[in-house]
Amino acid sequence: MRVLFYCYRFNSLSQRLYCELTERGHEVSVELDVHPELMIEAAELYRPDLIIAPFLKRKIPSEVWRRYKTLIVHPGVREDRGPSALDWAIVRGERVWGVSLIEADEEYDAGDIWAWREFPMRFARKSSIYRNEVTEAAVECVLEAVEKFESGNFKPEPQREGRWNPRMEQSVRRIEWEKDSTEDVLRKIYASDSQPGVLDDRVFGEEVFLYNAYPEEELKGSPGEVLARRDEAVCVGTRDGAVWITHVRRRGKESIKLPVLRVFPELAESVPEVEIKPWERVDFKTYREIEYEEKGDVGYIHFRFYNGAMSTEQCERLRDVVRYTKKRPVKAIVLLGQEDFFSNGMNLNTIENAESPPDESWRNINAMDDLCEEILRTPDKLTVAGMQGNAGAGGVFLALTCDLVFARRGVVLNPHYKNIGNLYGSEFWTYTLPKRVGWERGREVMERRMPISSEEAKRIGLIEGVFGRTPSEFRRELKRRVEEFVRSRDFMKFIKEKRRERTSPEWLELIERCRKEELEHMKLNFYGFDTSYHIARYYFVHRVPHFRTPPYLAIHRRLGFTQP
Ligand code: COA
Ligand code: THG
Repeated sequence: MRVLFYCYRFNSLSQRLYCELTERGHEVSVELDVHPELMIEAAELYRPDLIIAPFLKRKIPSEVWRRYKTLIVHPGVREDRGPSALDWAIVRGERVWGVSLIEADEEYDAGDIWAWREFPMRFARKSSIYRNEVTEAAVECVLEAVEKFESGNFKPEPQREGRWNPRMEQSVRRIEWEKDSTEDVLRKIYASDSQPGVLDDRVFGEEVFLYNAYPEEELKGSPGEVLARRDEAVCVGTRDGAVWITHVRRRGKESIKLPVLRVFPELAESVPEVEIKPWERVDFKTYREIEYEEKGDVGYIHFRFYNGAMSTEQCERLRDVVRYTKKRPVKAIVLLGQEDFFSNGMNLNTIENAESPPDESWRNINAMDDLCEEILRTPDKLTVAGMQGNAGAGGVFLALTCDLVFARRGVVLNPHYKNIGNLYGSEFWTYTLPKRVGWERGREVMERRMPISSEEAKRIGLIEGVFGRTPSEFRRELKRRVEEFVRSRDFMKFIKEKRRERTSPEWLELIERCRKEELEHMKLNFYGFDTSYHIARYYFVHRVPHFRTPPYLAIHRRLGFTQP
């Protein structure tokens, strides 16, 4: 089938659905939401069998849905309507939530229902529910609807009485520090995570949006007061406890989301640092960016970098923990990232915020490479990447520096650098990619610049294995496999071979050459005449709406495209 996607952005859900459909043999062309006239034009150019809107805010013109079957992914249960579905579900503390696939109609979200799924709600960030439960449910709905559509005789179910929920305003999200409990504060920030954040003027003495909160069970203090700092985040008192807040954005169109301590550096003077080493065991809930956990022969490293983006300093902190682990009496080191993302490579926001973005880009990519090199230069231990969540660009290649790479089923990978202004890329990709898939395949993946599923990555030999439906299922199975391997007879042989390779002068020379050559290209990307990286980064970081759909997404806008 030929399927046209309408998307506000080609976000994680759109990418996952793209993979699910194309890998089942359907053709998918994507039109970004630029203008209603262009939506009509896209449909007329492509003449799809079916249109799907995985993530769309704008009304689809009737010229489109009267001619083409058009289905909208709504992150809410049947008969729920409106633009802030998940936000309301979190604020209201719904115990069960869901996804429904609604046929486009004149009135928003009022059309017939083609498929629906429900799931138990977790008390978690909106973006996390979206990237896990909503995404899995949406995939099931879309696959079911495609089948129903192909059968040709399916009659969708009309809605009886919809429940309209308006756009959630800041007045609902606003924290009342004297009145709200820790749970209330968390709920409000969770419901607003990623977008739009919670507007607050109390904690920092000026109006900012708050993002990414964690519960704290040890520290306590007066409501709204900044009590402590750790890893560029701050701990803030509530009526009955405290919460951590890691990111803020100043008001105003030009502002971007940054770690709290980068927006308010003076807090480093006035607020005490309460350090917990990554390997320290604590028996209360708190926030720490990197956590090292040792179980028997295996060391697990968790890193909770917001949006999977890794600043220079975060790369350095992670490298230090890898160094520490290498000296531990363990046989294997497992990198786990966090549930939502494994890693998305260098942090474009902190780069954009730096006094000199080219210099900061250079520092950041060198810190990424130092981390990668630390992992590569581990001659006497097995290294494993466990991708519980999605990875992109340098984050994928960071994983590939490990001996074994596993990913959860449903993870989406973007193993290329092209989308941010044609970067050449580093992280030793010129060593790891051809080694795994050969030059030809490698070039294909890099040039096509489209996402691939973890299943596809396994098929082409980019990664070793795919398993687990949920992050916890994935971690359990990963632990089992790694433990089994380090106990096996093959393991001794493996380490012997690895040590021989990784201490040989040829290998050391090879990786030094790869790093040097890659960085020469990157230097040109950062400091050369071609400024496309700086322009693309600006657009990305400032979330500037698209003004056209690039042909790599829109098959129907490619030169020489003809209807079949
Ligand atoms: N450096 C810095 N930031 C990076 C990065 C890097 N290397 N790589 C990724 N990121 C950031 C992006 O900037 C983005 O940040 P933001 O979400 O804080 O703005 C984030 O990582 C991932 O972006 P994206 O793929 O667009 O998001 P997502 O699909 O994972 O989900 C949601 C984000 C869920 C919050 C958002 O899409 C949403 O609100 N969904 C609900 C939709 C809905 O309710 N629709 C109903 C009809 S209107
Ligand atoms: N039918 C048609 N197009 C659609 C939908 C539909 N496009 C996507 C849309 N569903 C997804 N759901 C919503 C629901 C409500 C709103 C946006 C997307 C919404 N938007 C503005 C607001 O936030 O106030 C109002 C914009 C306006 O109309 O002026 O409320 O079912 N054809």
